[in-house]
Amino acid sequence: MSADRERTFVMVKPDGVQRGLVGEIVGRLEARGLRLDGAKLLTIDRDLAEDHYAEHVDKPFFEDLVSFITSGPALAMVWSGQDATRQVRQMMGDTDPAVAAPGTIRGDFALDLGRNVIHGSDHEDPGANEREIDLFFDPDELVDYDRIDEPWVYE
Ligand code: IDP
Ligand code: MG
Repeated sequence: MSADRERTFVMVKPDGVQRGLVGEIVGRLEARGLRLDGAKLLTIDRDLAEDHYAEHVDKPFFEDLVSFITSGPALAMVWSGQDATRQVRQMMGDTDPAVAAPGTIRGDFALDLGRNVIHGSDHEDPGANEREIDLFFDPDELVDYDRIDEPWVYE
């Protein structure tokens, strides 16, 4: 399916790591049929956090957001597949877990806007996915391969 494979950046935030939700979140993305291209556990430093959330620099919650996202280890990942960015966003649910639909990751595992367990690239911001991948990964940290079930996931 490589022709329309899209890559997207996904991160289990420090609250998700501390709450033991890594396996659950990875499992959902994997079971959907998306392909894991790369992953690393890291504690984000202030410079990387400010770059990653640059679009929010003028928002009142920016300081809290940066201090939260740098507060402990996070699992940064690249996932790929057809329409991956939008599909991951749908699986994540609304930014505010209080209104995120049940069945979504935020709707099932979070309650508070400032502790919403997962990040995914914005599908309404073209290029955000590749920009975020470049921010967190060197090209040689990502792997291109065929998942054996792809003929059963894609027509
Ligand atoms: P997203 O994570 O769904 O893409 P964004 O609007 O890009 O949502 O915001 C980035 C992150 O900033 C959110 O996931 C959330 O953790 C935090 N955030 C967004 N809006 C607020 C707010 O109004 N108060 C506190 N934190 C917020
Ligand atoms: Mg966003």
